[in-house]
Order: sequence, then structure tokens, then C-alpha cells
Amino acid sequence: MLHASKVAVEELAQDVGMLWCNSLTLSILDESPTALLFLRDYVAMSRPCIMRLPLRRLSMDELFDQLLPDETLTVDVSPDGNADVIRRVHDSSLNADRRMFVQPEERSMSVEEFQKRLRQSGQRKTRYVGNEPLDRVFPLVDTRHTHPDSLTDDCVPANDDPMDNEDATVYYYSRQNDCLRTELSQLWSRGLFPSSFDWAEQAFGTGPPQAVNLWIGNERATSSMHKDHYENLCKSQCAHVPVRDSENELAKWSNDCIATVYVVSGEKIFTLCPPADAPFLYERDHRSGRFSYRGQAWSVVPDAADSDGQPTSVRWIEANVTQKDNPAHLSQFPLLKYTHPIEVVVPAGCMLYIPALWFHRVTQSCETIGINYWYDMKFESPLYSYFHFLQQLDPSEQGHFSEKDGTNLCTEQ
Ligand SMILES: O=C(O)CCC(=O)C(=O)O
Repeated sequence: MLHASKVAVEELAQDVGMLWCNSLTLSILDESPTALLFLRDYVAMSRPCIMRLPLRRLSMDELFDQLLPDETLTVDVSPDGNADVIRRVHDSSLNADRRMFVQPEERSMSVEEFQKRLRQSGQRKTRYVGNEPLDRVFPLVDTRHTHPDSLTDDCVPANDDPMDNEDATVYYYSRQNDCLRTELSQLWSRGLFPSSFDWAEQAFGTGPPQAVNLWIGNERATSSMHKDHYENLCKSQCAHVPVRDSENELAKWSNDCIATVYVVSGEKIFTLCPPADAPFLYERDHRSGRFSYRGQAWSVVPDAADSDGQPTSVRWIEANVTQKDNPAHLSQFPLLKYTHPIEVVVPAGCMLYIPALWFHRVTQSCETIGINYWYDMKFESPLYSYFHFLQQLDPSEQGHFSEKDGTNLCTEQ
């Protein structure tokens, strides 16, 4: 780890805030850009933008009508909509809590069942208010005593409908494996959605999309902050008509606060941070596991050890920039003060361009359908080298980024 002086860190944060992120409102383009304009003003500048294009809108019911009711989907399921995130789990072998990267349970279900569960999950009495703390602690299965293979569906009593018990269970169709062109190839072949965007392909210069993914979920599902090594075009397709903002601008760059847009009806809500925020987001290695619902209870099953017998780990961000103004969270993650989050609301029919390596956290305000097109990024670029360098920086004078014992045990309440 390279240590950075406070002066250097403050200058970086100031430059990014004043020059890269603060100079303009987030642009909204009302027609497809030319490849030159898109390349010059957005790709080369590593600057997101929103596009209002004449893209097809489909309601949730219309989309489900396009699918066969008994077609099988692999759905991501979690107890509270927060998976693929760093969570606290109770490790009984240590008699302590530890932080782990926890993935959702993957459950196969028919289209019809998914539709029913999604609807019911959105109708629960407890309303989502956004930013709920991840305060539920789930037990970590001790695989020395319980082999994960023995955790079968047989543990759930026969004829038991988990729906009655999984009060807060959240279902999110969020495959990231090119699902629209693979698992849902019949839907894709109907030509409802563009297969690519010429101006984007010309500007990126890396060929057709590497993956096209469909996302179906509601306001209870959150994708925690992460970055992709892709140029990303996300198309949002909301089940409800959104309310337009009056000023033709959805959000303003802001140096030290999150700019919000008032939204009455739903759509996708992105929180973006520029790649320069990398040293301030507490991205580090965590042991990994996966949620499992068995015997009417949720637990976390650790991932199998790697070929050297070492616990599997995943590098992931722990701090939550949307909690930057929460004093308790800020005192736990003080470097968040140097970040530049921006909240962007993307209503139906609009597309958001997320430049490669931009961090993003995503949620919805209602039942939402989204499609993202991932184009390869160019690694042979100044941006990647700069980003890679930033990832090595430890801006804390105490060096408290460094994992001294590698266990990630929780010491705070
Ligand atoms: O829509 C989501 O929940 C996540 C989307 C995302 O992370 C992406 O488009 O890269």
C-alpha cells in the first residue's frame, strides 16, 4: 500500500469536485448522439449522461405476457433485498460477528411464480424507506460440522409454503450472465429491444456488447456500490409513469453532498461515484458466502475453500456513500468525506451511460424493468492506469485500510 499525505488527498478530492464532477449538470440528450459527440463529450471525459431515446416501453404485465408462464428463471433471493454486499454474520466458531461478502440465494422458479412473489413482496405492509441499515445478523453455517450438501430442500417441511414464513423476502431477477441473449433468448429474438447502439459501438471501438442483461425487481432490491470493467448503457423501463422534473436536468454535480431529485413515481435510482473516489470507499478483501433459506430460517453458507485450502474472498466496497451524512456511518468510514456521490433518477424510456470504472449503487422506487448493455472497456488507456494506481493508495495516516489480521472481525457495535 502506498501512503498518501493529507494535502495530496485533499487536492485530489478538490480537483475532482471542482473540475471533473462539478462543472456541469448531468446532461440529458434528447436524441441519439453522433459517435463523435458521444466520444468527445462523454466517453473521453469519463462523464455519465442520460439519453431520452424513442425506445419501446413495456409494462411489467406486458413483459410477463411475452414469457411462457412455466418457463424457468433463476431468481436472486435474499431476506431483505441486500445481497452482493458486505454484511455482518455470526461466526459461532469464533463466538463473534465478522463481516463477509454475502451473495443471494439462487432459486429456480417459474415465470408465473416469480411474478406472484414479486407482486406480494411489493405489497407487504412494511414500506421500504430506503437506506435501511444492514443491522440483521445472520448465522454463518459451520461447514466443519454441517456439510453444505446436506442443506437440501428436505430441511423445509413438506407442503410448507415458504411465502408464509419469509415475511420480508425479496426476489430480484438480476442475472449478469448475458441473460437476455441466453436464458431469455426467445424474448430477445422477438426484436423488442435494440441489439446494440451504432453510435456507442463506434465510440467505444470494442465491438458489440459483451453482455445484455435484464433486471426485474422492485423498490426493496438494492445492488450495492461496485464498479464494472465495462462501458455501460442502462435502459430503464418502469412499470409506472414517472413524474418529470421541470428544469430538464435530473441532477447536479455536487462537491460534498448528494443532489437529489424529487420523484413521485418509480424508476431506477443510481448513486454514482467517479473512479477517483476509489481510495475513499473502503474496498478490500472479505471472505465470501451465500444466503441459504433452509428449515424456515436464513443463514449464510461460506464459499468452498480455494484449491490451496484458503477461504475464498471477494474484494468489495464496505462503506455506503448514501449514508455519508449519517454521523455514525461517517465516523466508521471517515474517508467518505472525500467522495463525490451523485444521485441520478432514470425514468422509463431513458438510458443512462455509466462510463467504465464509475462506481454505482442501484435501487428502484417501484416495480422496474431494466436492461443493461455492457461494452468492453479499453484497458490500454490513461484512465485504467490512473485508476489502478489510485487503488493502491492508502490515504489514512494510520493506515487503517490495511487488514492487519485478515479476519474482518467486527469491533464496533
Ligand atoms: O440494476 C441494478 O440493480 C444493477 C445494475 C448494474 O449494476 C449495472 O448496470 O452495471
